[in-house]
Amino acid sequence: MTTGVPGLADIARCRVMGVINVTPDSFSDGGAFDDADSAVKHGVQLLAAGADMLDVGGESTRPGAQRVSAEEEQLRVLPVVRALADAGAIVSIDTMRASTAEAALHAGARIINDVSGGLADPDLPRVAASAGAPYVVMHWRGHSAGMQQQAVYTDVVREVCDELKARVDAVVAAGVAPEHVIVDPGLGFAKNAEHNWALLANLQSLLSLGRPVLVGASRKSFLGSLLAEDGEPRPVVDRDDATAAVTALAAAAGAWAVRVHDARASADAVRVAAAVVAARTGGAP
Ligand code: PMM
Repeated sequence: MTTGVPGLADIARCRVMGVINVTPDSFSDGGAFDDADSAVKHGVQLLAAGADMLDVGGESTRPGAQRVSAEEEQLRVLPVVRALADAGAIVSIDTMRASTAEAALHAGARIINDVSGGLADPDLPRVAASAGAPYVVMHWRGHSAGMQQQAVYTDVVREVCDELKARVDAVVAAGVAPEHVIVDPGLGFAKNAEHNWALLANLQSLLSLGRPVLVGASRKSFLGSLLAEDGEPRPVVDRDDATAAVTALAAAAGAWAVRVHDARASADAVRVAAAVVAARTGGAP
């Protein structure tokens, strides 16, 4: 399955998308890379550690987060996108705003990652369409400030697939080429731990939508609670081994890419998964 990004299409395994949050308040790495220089340096390190592409965001989406203005978001991300794209990286822009996506594409971004799947800003699918850019459509039910109240499902896998399919149809109707759409279950977005595990256990259902699947489990709370000790969640910075385990499982299940903060362990994990899959089908890794 191809998404049309040169340099990604010829990778015959799950891709690794390294995360750069240029924010003071993201839950996993907030404040670590909130100036352009440290964000760019971090991007270069992620590439050296095996990331195939970089996802740059300037607005925290952690549960309860308040929105930032478009101006502030663009001040944060555009210099970082420009520097990394100029250095040859494949850059994805993590935004829910058409204006930020458009400016980032001009600065050299090649992929749009919209956690709202086109719901937050109806102009965003049109920007993706006219740029001919791959467009990540994530499952989303509302802005971070109130999203956990919307974590109510009878059958989470079926409902997420149905809602994602409706979003894919909507962005295609807005002009995005079907082959440019990538879907994402949106782990942690209006979902509790049980919902996240059910979705990870049923990636086949998401794959049956016929589009590449991106999985973003990295350092999320459901890993912290799985690994809790004495009632204390495992600290965010100590969740990368568990993230790499999810990467191996998602890659073996056929995910197109994983979105991670620690590229090295996941770069190894996707290669392990590819070798197992190749051996299963009688090929060489
Ligand atoms: N998660 C976060 C931000 N952006 N984008 C996609 N496509 N999928 C995700 O799961 C996702 C995302 C939140 O995590 P962070 O604050 O650690 O970046």
